[in-house]
Amino acid sequence: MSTLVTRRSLIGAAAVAGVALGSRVVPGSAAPSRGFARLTSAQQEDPTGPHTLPALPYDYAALEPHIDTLTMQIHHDKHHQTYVTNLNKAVVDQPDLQAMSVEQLVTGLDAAPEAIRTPIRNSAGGHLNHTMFWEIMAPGGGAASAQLAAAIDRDLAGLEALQTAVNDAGAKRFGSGWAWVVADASGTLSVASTPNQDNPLMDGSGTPILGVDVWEHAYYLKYQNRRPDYLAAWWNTVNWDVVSQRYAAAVGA
Ligand code: MN3
Repeated sequence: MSTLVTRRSLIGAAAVAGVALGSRVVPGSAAPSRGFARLTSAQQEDPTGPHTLPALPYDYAALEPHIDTLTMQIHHDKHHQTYVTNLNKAVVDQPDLQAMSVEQLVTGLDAAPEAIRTPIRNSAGGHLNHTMFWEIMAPGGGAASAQLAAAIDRDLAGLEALQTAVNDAGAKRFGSGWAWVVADASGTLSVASTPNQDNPLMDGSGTPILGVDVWEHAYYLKYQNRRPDYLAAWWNTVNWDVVSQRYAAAVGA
């Protein structure tokens, strides 16, 4: 009997997930398959939840040649989706945690039961980091605001030195992680690196205004082992308008 109830609730969850999948519009994506028979067993077990994959704000091919189309498709549709799915799974029996934003989750990891703290750290971090990553890139580029440019000159010896420091932090990150430009509570900028899907918000060191993903999945198809080449090319994709807005928000807060 309890098995039946469990199976019914799973089928119900899959039905909702199927509807959500069918209505999700992502530029350049293939039409989603419909019908439960086509869902994998893993998808059938996906609980619906409060967190959803944001659509890319541009086409998959928009960042060519610096980031290739296939990398963008897999990175967004598969890797980021998995962080969202795993986050929803982690909080499925936690109404209090379901009500929290992803920023609240990563800044308040101690509030989570110990048994799910690591899954939340990894999946909420991954969701937050990638959501920012898509937003701070653009085909155009733009320029830093006067406010941000002054802070970069004051704290990091100028844009070129900032880029060198971020490239260095990203290249030296052993294994997987991110390199960041972080604004502390006073608005002072610094360069940092974190492992895995950690985020500077987690230890209170500041608000990331810019971050570059140095996991191999972010670059391996095009750059293979040449992480420094990926980092050098990545600067061509930075949306300085959004980075400037993030800095203004960090200073204002
Ligand atoms: Mn990634």
